[in-house]
Amino acid sequence: MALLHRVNRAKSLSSLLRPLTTAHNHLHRPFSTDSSKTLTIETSIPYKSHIIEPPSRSVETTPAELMDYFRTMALMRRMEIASDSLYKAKLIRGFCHLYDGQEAVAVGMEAAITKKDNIITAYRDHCIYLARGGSLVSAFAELMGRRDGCSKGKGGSMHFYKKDSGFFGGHGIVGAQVPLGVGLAFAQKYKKEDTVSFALYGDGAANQGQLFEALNMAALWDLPAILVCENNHYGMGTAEWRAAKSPAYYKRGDYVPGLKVDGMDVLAVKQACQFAKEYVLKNGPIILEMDTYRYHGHSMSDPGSTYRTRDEISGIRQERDPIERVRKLILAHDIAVEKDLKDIEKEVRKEVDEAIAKAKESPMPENSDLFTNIYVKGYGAESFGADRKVLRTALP
Ligand SMILES: Cc1ncc(C[n+]2csc(CCOP(=O)(O)OP(=O)(O)O)c2C)c(N)n1
Ligand SMILES: [Mg+2]
Repeated sequence: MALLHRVNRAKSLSSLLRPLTTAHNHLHRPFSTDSSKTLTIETSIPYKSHIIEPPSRSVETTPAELMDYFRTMALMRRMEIASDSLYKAKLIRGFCHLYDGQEAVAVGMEAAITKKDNIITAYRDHCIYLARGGSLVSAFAELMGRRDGCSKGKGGSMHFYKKDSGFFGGHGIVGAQVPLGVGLAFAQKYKKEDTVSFALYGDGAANQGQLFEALNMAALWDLPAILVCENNHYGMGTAEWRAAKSPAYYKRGDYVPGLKVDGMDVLAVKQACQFAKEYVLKNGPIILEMDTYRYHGHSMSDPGSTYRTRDEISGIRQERDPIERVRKLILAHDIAVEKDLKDIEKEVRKEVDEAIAKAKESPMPENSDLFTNIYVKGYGAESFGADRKVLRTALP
């Protein structure tokens, strides 16, 4: 397969021509000492754009940054695979939507912004939470409905939050997070904060009416809202072509500019998000369509193999996998050798196992927690019988 990137011109030709599996792979040596050296790498494919000049394909990065992307994406992948096992062991119950395959979107977006910027997403939220600085233990505790979870064990897989670093969930109603995200952008502009809000939604959600209503307001009021369509090409078991008359989601804002980005290329995502942040602070909203793929089925109740072929899934894994892309870049630039990367994967596996063990020690919420965090403090909660005449419970 052709290399999916074009490398730094300053690098000598001989080192570029060396195959990825080199003779010195067995040598275990430390990572590149000059980890802050700037590398310029071209994105996998050009951006496509709608009523806007796209950013450059040349992305600046460093060896340290590439190593960090590799590790973070490997950690996310491992977390999702472990969640699959915990679900099958019935330690995670209820809804559970996994993100493996889509990691480059979470990581690239985070690399472009600060924790003062906001992100809001749908139910496929575990990895966004991790990218925002959430801990593995609080993620697994939440998945298993335990008190040390990020939503105190009461939200579960679909309702992760981390308000202190600008993560506003975790939403189960398809598309409903987009108006909320535009509301977050409204607050930022109102408070003159110079920060932006990313509202993520799927290709299925892209056909929801409320998205266009929110976009109209965002454009009218020039709000710093970045609408990110994570196009994984399916909404549950429905292929995009069955659900969308126009699958060019980056053009669907009509009067709002859009970019189509290879969402499997973390550097392309980072560049697009940096560009979008700068743009929306001056001009109002933009749409970023991230072309991505989920390896798992829609949720744990979907094996994911009835409406798409196994060849399709394995083809994407081979050609476009976001972690493999970064692995190849690291090897081609002599930043680390294969064994270093395998060691990182081992470390990450251990880290995940330890987090699960710790999360399992966390107790389940008390029965009295059932009514906490539902209403604003002081308003209390009341529960009536079906005829609303008999008051069954009243809690402060
Ligand atoms: C308003 C509403 N309608 C239907 C559903 C059921 N539902 C849950 S996820 C989903 C598919 C959404 O697909 P997409 O937006 O592409 O997101 P993805 O799951 O691919 O990330 C549907 C129809 C729902 N949760 N909310
Ligand atoms: Mg989808």
